[in-house]
Amino acid sequence: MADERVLITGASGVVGTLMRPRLAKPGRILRLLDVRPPAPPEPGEAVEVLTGSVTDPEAMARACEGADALIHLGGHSRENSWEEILDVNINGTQIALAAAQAAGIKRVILASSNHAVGFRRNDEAGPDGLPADSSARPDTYYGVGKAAMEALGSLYASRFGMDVICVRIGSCFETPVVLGQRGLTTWLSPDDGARLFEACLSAPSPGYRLIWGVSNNKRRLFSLDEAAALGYEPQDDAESYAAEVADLPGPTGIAADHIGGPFCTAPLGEYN
Ligand code: 15L
Repeated sequence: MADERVLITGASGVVGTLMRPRLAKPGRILRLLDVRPPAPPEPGEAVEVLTGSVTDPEAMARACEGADALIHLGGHSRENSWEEILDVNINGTQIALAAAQAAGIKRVILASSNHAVGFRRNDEAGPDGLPADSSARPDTYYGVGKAAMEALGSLYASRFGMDVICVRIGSCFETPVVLGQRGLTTWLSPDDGARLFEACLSAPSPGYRLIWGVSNNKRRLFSLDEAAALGYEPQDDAESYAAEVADLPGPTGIAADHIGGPFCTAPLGEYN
């Protein structure tokens, strides 16, 4: 059987770098695309590296050629000017989806974010957590870009019968410690991130889905039910880092009461 080829945009970013070794497996080639050239393959690593932007339709068309699935991580990963969010995050997602559709890629996983619903209050989360399909309440232009990404994903799924899974990622870092106390709620461990992407790649005919990307954190506010329905079984819990963050400051005021934490009060449209 031919190798499965998975295209990852934004492969040089934080999540892309964490996923590169974790999504490697026999019978799979990872094709890595980024404006910042991805590191060349290690000996024996089944990786193809491409340099290019998700905003460049020709680069995206070349990147999609012969790929079986797309994991779209490309775009700004925090607040930025409206023009940048519009160009890179919104327009870039449309270009990525259009290129995937034209190349016959049937499975697309879009990296959305908790900031699509950042202005939902923490106390909206019931005992099972905030449902993954809670309607958008963005906290930034960045969050608006993620809400637009989800809408574009829905459009391409409905129009073209593609499987499109939008993952509202909490915070995916090596450990939650860099995030202070909020990380105990929002952390997606890298290993759970890989488990989640594997579930998204292999679930039979999911159609369009919205799911949360979070570990099984004791303090999590996000529902795991929708991801579990795709086969995701998280193994990690940020609580094991609780002692390390106990003395770090937690969010205060509006940031403390809302899903998006400090994004809710960061100056709108300013890169920070
Ligand atoms: C995100 O969407 C960002 O990409 C990431 O850098 C973190 O800041 C994360 O949200 C978060 O909310 O912690």
